[in-house]
Parts: sequence; structure tokens; C-alpha cells
Amino acid sequence: MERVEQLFNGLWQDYVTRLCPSALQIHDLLAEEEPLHNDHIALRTFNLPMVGLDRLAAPFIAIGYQPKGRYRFEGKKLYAEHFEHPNPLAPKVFISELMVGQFSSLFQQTVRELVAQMPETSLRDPAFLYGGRQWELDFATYELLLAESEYGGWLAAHGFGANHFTVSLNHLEQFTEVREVNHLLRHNGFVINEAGGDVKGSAKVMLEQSSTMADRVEVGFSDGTYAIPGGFYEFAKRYPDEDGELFSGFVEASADKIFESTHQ
Ligand code: OOG
Ligand code: NI
Repeated sequence: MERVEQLFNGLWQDYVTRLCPSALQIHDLLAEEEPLHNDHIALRTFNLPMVGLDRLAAPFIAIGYQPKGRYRFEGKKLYAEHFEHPNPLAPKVFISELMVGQFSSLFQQTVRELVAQMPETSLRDPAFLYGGRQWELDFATYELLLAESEYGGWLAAHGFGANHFTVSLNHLEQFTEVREVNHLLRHNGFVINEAGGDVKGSAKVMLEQSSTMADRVEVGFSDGTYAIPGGFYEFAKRYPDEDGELFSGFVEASADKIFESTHQ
């Protein structure tokens, strides 16, 4: 569990510094005597050999994680898998990859050129998972990718890191409902993702989720610094199945809308 904690500390530090500084304020609004329990984190990548989903999963597999669910998002041209650790205290990990081959040849070529800038050794140390972008790009290239895929633009600009952490409502004392958390956050000036409703899912699908809209963060491009959407914070409540075990998967229809938390 020590190696799990080490990896998640690195991911959390990067997430709150580079992608979602407001998570610190939200964390303080919700924090109790007990530290907050993370349901899951999510990572994004391109489905190219050097950086595909499997390459991002490898450091998690190495510390005991196992593949569990598989998900497809046809409209967004994404494939995802989630991973769980035998220790229930370890957060789940949701990794998605963009199906680069389904985009225009200009888009494909641009993405391949970005990834080709990475040194061969750059994935050797698991710290690459929170190392951010490993290629140079200008703002026009970001906008070009963004026009075909919001996810593609986001990933090109930010590189690798947890795009969100997720507070488990099953472990909170103060709140038991997702809508209560949404209410508290709105009251404190945060913007909730309304795509598909502000509470996604239901007790029937055994998972309810909500998320903030991503922070706008300053990102350095080769031709200047621009403020663009970074990371967001998510809240999840899980329900037990027939055997009394909390549902541990993800719900495609809800996830499809959670992805949109990084929209402009
Ligand atoms: C992942 C979106 C899906 C969930 O909990 O369903 C997700 C992403 O935005 O990268 O996190
Ligand atoms: Ni999530």
C-alpha cells in the first residue's frame, strides 16, 4: 500500500498545482476529521503504441492493480478501461485513450508528431504519469486538434496527469447525497457540470456522480501562455448490488457526460 500511496501523492500534487487548484478549496469545504476517501482518478492518452492505455496502466499493474471494466464512447472516439487494487482503500483508476486513427489525416499526423517528440526513456519512471506534457506545441496546433476533438486538444495541451480526483460520498459523514454536495459547491461559487443533468446516473444503475467544470489554468505554449480548461473535481456515490457489494464499475452514459467537464 506504501507504493500506492506514493504514486497517488505524486498524482495529487500535480493535479492541484497544474490542473485543478480549486480542488484544494473544495477539499477543505468537505474535509472532516477523517481524510477524504478517493473513489477513483482518471487519466487520458492517445492510442498510439508508445503511449497507449496499456503503457499508462503498466505502473498501476506493477503495484497490484488489475484490469476490471471496459468501456466504449463511440461519439467521442474513445476506449477506456478501469483498474482496481485488491486493497479496497486504494482508489480505482479509469484510463481512456483516443482512437487517433478515426480522425482526419492532418489530425493523425499532428498527434503522431507530438508523441514522436518524447524521448524513448520517458515512460521508464512511473513519475511520467504526473509529468505533464512531454512535447512542444503552439497555440494554433492546440486549436486545430480541439476543433476535431475536445479531448484531443486537452491532452495535447496538458499531457499526462490525473484530470480528476473523485470524492467518495460513501465515506463522507457530513453529506450522503450528490445533490447536497452540488448545492454546497454552488453556494460557494463553483460551477457544476450540467451535461446530462447535474446528478448523473441513479440508484438503479448503482452509481450517482457529479463534477465541477474544469478550472481555467495558464498553460505555456511555444508562442505564449494561454488560459484553457484544466482539471475538475468529481463526487461519486455507489450503491450495493444484489449480493450487498458496492457496485465498483463505471456507467458509460454518465462517463460520457463527465468527459465534458473539460469543455470550454
Ligand atoms: C474521464 C471521464 C469518465 C467517470 O467517472 O465516469 C469518468 C475523463 O474525463 O477523463 O471519470
Ligand atoms: Ni470520474
